[in-house]
Amino acid sequence: MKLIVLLSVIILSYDPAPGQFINILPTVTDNPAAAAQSALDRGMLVSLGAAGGSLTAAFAEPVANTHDYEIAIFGNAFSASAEPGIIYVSKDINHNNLPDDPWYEIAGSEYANTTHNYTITYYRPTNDTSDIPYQDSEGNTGVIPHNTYHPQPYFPSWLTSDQITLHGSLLPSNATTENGIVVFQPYDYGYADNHQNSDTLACSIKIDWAVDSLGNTADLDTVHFIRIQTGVLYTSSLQTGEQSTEISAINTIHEPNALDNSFITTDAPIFTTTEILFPQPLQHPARIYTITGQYVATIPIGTGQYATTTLPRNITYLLRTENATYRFRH
Ligand SMILES: [Ca+2]
Ligand SMILES: [Ca+2]
Ligand SMILES: [Ca+2]
Repeated sequence: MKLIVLLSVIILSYDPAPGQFINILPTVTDNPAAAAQSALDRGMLVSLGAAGGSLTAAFAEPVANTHDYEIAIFGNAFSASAEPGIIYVSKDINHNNLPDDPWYEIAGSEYANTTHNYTITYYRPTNDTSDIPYQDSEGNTGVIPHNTYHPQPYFPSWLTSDQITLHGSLLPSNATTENGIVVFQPYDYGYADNHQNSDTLACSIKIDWAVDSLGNTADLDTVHFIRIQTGVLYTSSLQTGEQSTEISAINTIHEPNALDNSFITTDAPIFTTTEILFPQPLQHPARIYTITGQYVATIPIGTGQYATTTLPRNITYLLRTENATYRFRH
């Protein structure tokens, strides 16, 4: 058995393409990354919009290559409604905590049929309820139709530019017609929002699947960052709307700690404005760090309530217990 550790990523940027869930999943008032973070923290969906839209996140702690499944990505795929997102990973080789290092694509089952060096540009519509024109590097042009089911603007409201150009890869279409109905069957493996969340393994990837721009194995021992990008281009003026990858959680997979078989993921501490409440007195010391890894404090064995009033405010912290890492803001 393996454990899924909760709250294991920090969203660094949220760069969706236009789409029918943009500006509502999540609502963005000022900081798009913070809005996406807040949505995931509350168990809500983040939509990446149409082809090319992405989010980029840092793992709370580096993820070692175990040559097994290491990362589970959950979305909202259900039967015949796969909206596969391409996954990329990166290692912080220059040790600056920023995702400015080479990215490696996770070569899923459709890698051989994927268009690489793909670019798509979306244009701000003439008004908020107009269709959104696009043009891509394969010579395709079209629109993301605005539908009546989702009346809000589909172009990201926080952007001031009149167009968005997105780079990455594009999967072949997974849309087929069965009995006169358009269905989106899942690809075999290696994509986000592709299989139902109940099938954890089908939602998980191996770092060993990462390849460089030539398709050669990246041979990464560790990864620090992950990016997920809507991998399909499909539009419809019907209620289905366009295909867009959704994310509900990005988790790392850990072997259970042989010393503590009792750990379960729902056994999480509660963070109030003034203290951390542990479900039972700590069996091992816990430590608090900043999100860039600076040590802040140790919480001793036996603690049930820990006052956070002395910690500097308006900072995001990581709490590391024996078995899990939690993020909290104080
Ligand atoms: Ca870096
Ligand atoms: Ca979608
Ligand atoms: Ca979806």
